[in-house]
Amino acid sequence: TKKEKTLAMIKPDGLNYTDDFKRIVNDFGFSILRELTMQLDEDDVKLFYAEHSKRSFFPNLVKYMTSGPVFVMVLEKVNAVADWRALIGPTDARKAKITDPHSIRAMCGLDSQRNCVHGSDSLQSATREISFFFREIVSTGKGKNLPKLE
Ligand code: YYY
Ligand code: MG
Repeated sequence: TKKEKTLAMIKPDGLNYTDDFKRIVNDFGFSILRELTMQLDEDDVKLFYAEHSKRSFFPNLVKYMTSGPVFVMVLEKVNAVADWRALIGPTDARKAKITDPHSIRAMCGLDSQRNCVHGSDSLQSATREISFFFREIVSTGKGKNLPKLE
């Protein structure tokens, strides 16, 4: 049982819930290794969500994700990736309110787009997404100049 890191992101409509997020993160035993608030631009979102770029919802996703700042955390604990995904609930917040009423998306999401929170879906995604915010962005001046996570 080795510790894992995952990327959690509060999307623009979830920023008011930052305190609730931190309480949940603490209650479920995650350590917060990094945190960062930033405004994404269109290119950032296109890169972050590149795997969805051909989907019909993509232009709306870009609008939503650039509509205000996001709050990003690197979380660590044993089984962090799957445990955070379980806590946030299904992609469609309307479904979350029925099937996972205690999930984060049920708490602050509206539908399958405005679902207020992100979680990496695999260890591989987590590595890519963590470096997106905490390494690559250093070169474009968007992130804080922090040391690499091992
Ligand atoms: O990983 P997760 O966020 O739960 O869902 P994905 O299927 O990977 O979609 C990523 C992201 O795209 C989702 O959080 C909102 C947006 N999206 C959308 O706007 N409309 C959809 N029908 C599906 C996804
Ligand atoms: Mg996904």
